Amino acid sequence: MQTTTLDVRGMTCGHCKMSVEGALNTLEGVSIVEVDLGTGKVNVTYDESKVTLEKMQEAVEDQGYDVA
Ligand SMILES: [Cu+2]
Repeated sequence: MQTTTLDVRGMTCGHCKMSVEGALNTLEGVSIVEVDLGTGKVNVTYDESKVTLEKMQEAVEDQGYDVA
């Protein structure tokens, strides 16, 4: 298990938080997602043999947010 912090831009409310959490949680290999709306930091605990950083980034971007 690996932990990373994504710097997500554009989240403004609880709905945004849920969209990002939902998108990441549906990826196979992602186990824990913690979104901090105030800072835009998203802590993700994942299995590096099942999911890549690129995949997670894409999933967030597909929801309409930018990953710095
Ligand atoms: Cu929102």
